[in-house]
Amino acid sequence: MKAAGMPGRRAHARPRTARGWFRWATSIALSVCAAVAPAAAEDGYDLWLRYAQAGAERSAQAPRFEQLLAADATPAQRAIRDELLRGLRGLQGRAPALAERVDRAGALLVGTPHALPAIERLRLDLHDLGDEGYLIRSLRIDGHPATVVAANTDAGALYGAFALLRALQTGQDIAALDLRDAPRLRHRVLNHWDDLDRHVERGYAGQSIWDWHRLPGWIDPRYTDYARANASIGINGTVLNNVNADAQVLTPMYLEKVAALADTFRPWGIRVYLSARFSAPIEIGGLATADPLDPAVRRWWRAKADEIYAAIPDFGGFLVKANSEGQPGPQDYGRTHADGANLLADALAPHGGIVMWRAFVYSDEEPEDRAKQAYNEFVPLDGAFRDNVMVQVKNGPIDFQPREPFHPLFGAMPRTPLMMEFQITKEYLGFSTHLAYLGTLYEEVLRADTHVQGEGATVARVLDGSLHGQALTGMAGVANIGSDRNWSGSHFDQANWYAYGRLAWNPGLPARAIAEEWTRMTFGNDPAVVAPIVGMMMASREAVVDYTGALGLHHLMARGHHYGPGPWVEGGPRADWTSVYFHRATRDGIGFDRSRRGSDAVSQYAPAVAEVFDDPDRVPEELLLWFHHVSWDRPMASGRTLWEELLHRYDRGVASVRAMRATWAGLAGRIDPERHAQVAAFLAIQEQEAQWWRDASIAYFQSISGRPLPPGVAPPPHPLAYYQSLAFPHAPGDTQ
Ligand code: GCV
Repeated sequence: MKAAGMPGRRAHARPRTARGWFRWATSIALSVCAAVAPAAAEDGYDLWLRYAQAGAERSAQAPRFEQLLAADATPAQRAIRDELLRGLRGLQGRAPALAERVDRAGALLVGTPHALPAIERLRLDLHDLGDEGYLIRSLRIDGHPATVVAANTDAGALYGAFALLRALQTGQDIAALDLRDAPRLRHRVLNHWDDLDRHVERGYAGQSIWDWHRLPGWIDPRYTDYARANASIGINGTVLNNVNADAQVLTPMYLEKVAALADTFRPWGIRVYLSARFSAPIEIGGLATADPLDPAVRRWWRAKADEIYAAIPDFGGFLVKANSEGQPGPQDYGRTHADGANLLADALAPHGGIVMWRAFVYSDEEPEDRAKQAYNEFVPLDGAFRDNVMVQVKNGPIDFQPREPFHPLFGAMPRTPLMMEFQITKEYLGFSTHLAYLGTLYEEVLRADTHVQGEGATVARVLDGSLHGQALTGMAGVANIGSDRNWSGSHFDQANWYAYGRLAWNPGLPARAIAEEWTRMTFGNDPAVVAPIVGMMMASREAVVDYTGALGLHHLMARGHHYGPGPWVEGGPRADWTSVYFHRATRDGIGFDRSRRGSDAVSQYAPAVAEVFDDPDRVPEELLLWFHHVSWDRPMASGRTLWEELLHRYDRGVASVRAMRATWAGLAGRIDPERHAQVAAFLAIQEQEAQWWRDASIAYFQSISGRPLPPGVAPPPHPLAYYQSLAFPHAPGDTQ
């Protein structure tokens, strides 16, 4: 590009008035920016569906789609067609012509044999694609090179269309395509922890995107973009409201609003679900009880289900948090979780709905190790649930910590479909300002081997039903979506939504490949951009583990809002909500003894796993303090003592963030300035906060261990009391 004022370009004329001077200065400044900026500023609204710049990146010789043959009889078919036109217009520089027959090179045929005769004539073998799979193939039609995206259903064609767009966006060769793919899990849902007043519990991206007050009259166009984004990664369900549920959502007034959202999402293959408050029959039904065995309660739920399905014929079902953290449930009436789940399952069954019953239960009245309680509660109920119930289990036994071992329920309930619950929002990994790619966390859990039937019994195989022959399969992700313009609060948090969707579709996908795909779609295919960003992402979660508490430490955050360090938290309403309950640090050592000599949580795992976890010399160091209480002086693999190793990890975590900042700074000029600037600012916050976590934690643990800081380890700049005095009364996302 030629600079302003160079020969051949009209120089900016000197102004004569003050106003003119201002305009002149502005135009010069803009010209300078344009000269260094690689692309127009972007605010992140388009997510990974930017469909931009590829025109410039693609070589002029790259094959183009010149014709599009796609049915348009249904809203779903029109959604597919419009998405392809939009995508190809951006990616190719011009949209293909809509056509009814192939008469030149570069035709794209998309749809089902039933809807599109041109696909029917190809007699493709689609038998193993099910009702959401697709096939993409390069072939010749009447001598012309063409591409077909075929499926048995509109939903399959939609996923195929997005897969083709992804191939184009990531710079793959589209001249010789031969892909077949189908989801490995059936229910791939987001869980919104959104309250009806638009507060989002553990939400760091603004308010809820559901504008309940203006619904159903106002359908924000954003709802369609939400559905597009989800469909593009295979998400096919969304639970609209918080599991800490308000029964009001089941009243006719709200159901009308829910129905309007369901209508908007339907063309994109997305069903709506609701979190049901167990005591709703009392709160909005006027009954005296919510006892699951009471005939009037059973009638109430059946009538409620009938009412919902009359308005939303493809309603997905209910998600329930019961007898957990103060929520009502069947145990209030001396009944079991199975009694409660089956009550709702029976109401939904005639309509084909499902119940997702959460296993996140623990009680402070129970002296048992909190990590053991869900297993103790649910394993005896294996086989007692109706066929349309899935038990939804968090990835680890405590609560979405930066690192946990896999939940012992995976593999332990062979007669019950288990659904994974991951957290996409980063309640414990730095909210929205810390860069932490969760693909690696999800991958670690999905690949963990439960050993329940010998080797290879991975968590992924429990979920996809192949281990125990389950047909009902699924995964849930606690959404990180809000009203912020960039949806997720930060540009990099979009990657966690993306990674979740891709892994719900196929839990076997590698986290690195997903990170690369997302980076290419979000920031472009320039290798000088892709490699450093993927490198940052892949190291980022481990950095958070390091600076918030490594080696298996967990639950060390501040009380309530969970923002920042609080390893000193003790007292208060519940012991199992304090940090000291979990780290158990004393003058002699640190860690929660969950070995056979301690709480015996290890015995909830299959023998081959239990044996390893039980042995402090064999358990991976990453989980040492989760399962063992050991001396500060214990020698570690590195040759350092445990105390020194912990200090080393704190420093390593901060250094890792510093390295990310430097890498990102090096990308200036290669990323559009608006997104580059926000990420840079957030990384600066992250570095400060990583340092704060490190300093506060070292100050605290040193006060307990009494051990000196070895040479080279900088002492915290403030006394412990300073860190303890910090208060953040309005930190976002707290419970209401
Ligand atoms: C929705 C943790 C969170 C709560 C959340 C709960 C749950 O305790 O801090 O905000 O409540 O998990 O998953 O039910």
